[in-house]
Amino acid sequence: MGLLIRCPRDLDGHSVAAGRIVKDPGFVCGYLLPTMLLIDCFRRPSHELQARKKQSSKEMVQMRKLYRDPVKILLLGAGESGKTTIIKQMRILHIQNSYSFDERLEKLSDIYENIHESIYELVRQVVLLSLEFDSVSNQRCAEYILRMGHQAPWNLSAEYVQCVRRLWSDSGVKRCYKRSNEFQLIESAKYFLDRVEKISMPGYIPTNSDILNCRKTTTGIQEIRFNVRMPGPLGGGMQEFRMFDVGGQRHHRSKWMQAFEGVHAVLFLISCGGFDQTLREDPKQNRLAEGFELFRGVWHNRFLAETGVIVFMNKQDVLEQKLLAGKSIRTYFPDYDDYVAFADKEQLYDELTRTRSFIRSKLVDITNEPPRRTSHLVGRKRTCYFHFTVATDTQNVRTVFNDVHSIILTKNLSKMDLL
Ligand SMILES: Nc1nc2c(ncn2[C@@H]2O[C@H](COP(=O)(O)OP(=O)(O)OP(=O)(O)O)[C@@H](O)[C@H]2O)c(=O)[nH]1
Ligand SMILES: [Mg+2]
Repeated sequence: MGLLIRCPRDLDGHSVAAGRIVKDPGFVCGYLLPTMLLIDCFRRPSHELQARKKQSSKEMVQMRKLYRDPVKILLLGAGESGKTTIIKQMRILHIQNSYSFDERLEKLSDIYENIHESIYELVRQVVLLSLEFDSVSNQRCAEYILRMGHQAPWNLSAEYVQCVRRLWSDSGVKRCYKRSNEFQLIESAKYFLDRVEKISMPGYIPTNSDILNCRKTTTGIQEIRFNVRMPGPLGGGMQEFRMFDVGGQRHHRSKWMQAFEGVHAVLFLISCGGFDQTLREDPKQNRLAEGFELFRGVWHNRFLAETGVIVFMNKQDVLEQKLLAGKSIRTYFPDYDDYVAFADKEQLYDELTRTRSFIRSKLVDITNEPPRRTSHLVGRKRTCYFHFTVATDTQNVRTVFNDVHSIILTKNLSKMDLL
């Protein structure tokens, strides 16, 4: 342990506050180091001071070196948990001219695919769920969409847009949308179907919000590099970050190991809004339950045993909307009832707060499970950090990433025995 730092550390390490920043005390310590050194100097005899000065300049050199090396972050989580959305946010937040005019135009075809996939699936499910369209003309529109098959149109013709609009305001389609947890519908369906007319206008250029909401499955490993300004006391300048994104669906997870090497922190994403949905690749498995299982695998993975783990409990907006619509997590996780009794004692009476803390408690329980026998870290204390996030909300991600940055700095400093 370094001699200088006496700030209280975060005891349980769970710097959680409903998606808001909670300054990790360790972070504050890291930033105050030179000032504290100064204060410390007044209190010590001179020979001790000399030795201390030598030691601290060595520490400063080590610290500066640390910030010269890129920080490697790996994003893990099940399919559609929001990993690529976080990558897009990093680009928006940390890279100038994040998406060029041409890149934005290129996104149009993905957006058309999102629109078509959404309306096609909804119309198909209206039939499968034995629901009815409002009118014969809407029924004809549905047939027109179904005849197109899965292939999205190259451009949004007036006829196509009119059909999509009619269908999206059809009460049968609306009823079907309310039941979309019973089949596989992309998260961005409502976002793009609400905007189909605007998007079809000549000269339309996708906005950041369109890019963030646009869904495209990740198959390989993607890397993004960006620089973040370092605080003055640590020498200022910029620190390089490298963030790796992988495909989260089951058949893509075999590639994860390739990205483990030299990783400083894992950002694990779990979709809280998926509590009433099943996996796209396995309709028998609940999405949130899959997230828990996957987290267990990551937390206990021997190759990640030395890596910091930060959990983004994502899609808080979707969770909130579902609870407001009268859904409850107890339908899918009956042990929620046991938790409610505990939550009442903690005065967590609001359903959203209770549900969020229930999900977090399940993750915390996993971190408290005894390490597997193969783990060489038996008996060592590890800290996991949790954040409630909405990955499509740039302001929310900006705040949370500041916190993540400080956690990583603190962790690395303490690894180097500087804290
Ligand atoms: N409403 C809402 N949508 C989100 C949130 N996070 C991600 N999404 C949307 O969820 C969909 C899936 O997000 P992705 O980032 O592609 O998920 P992923 O984890 O990269 O998925 P894979 O590539 O299959 O592993 C996209 O349409 C995102 O816009 C969120 O917090 N709220
Ligand atoms: Mg992805």
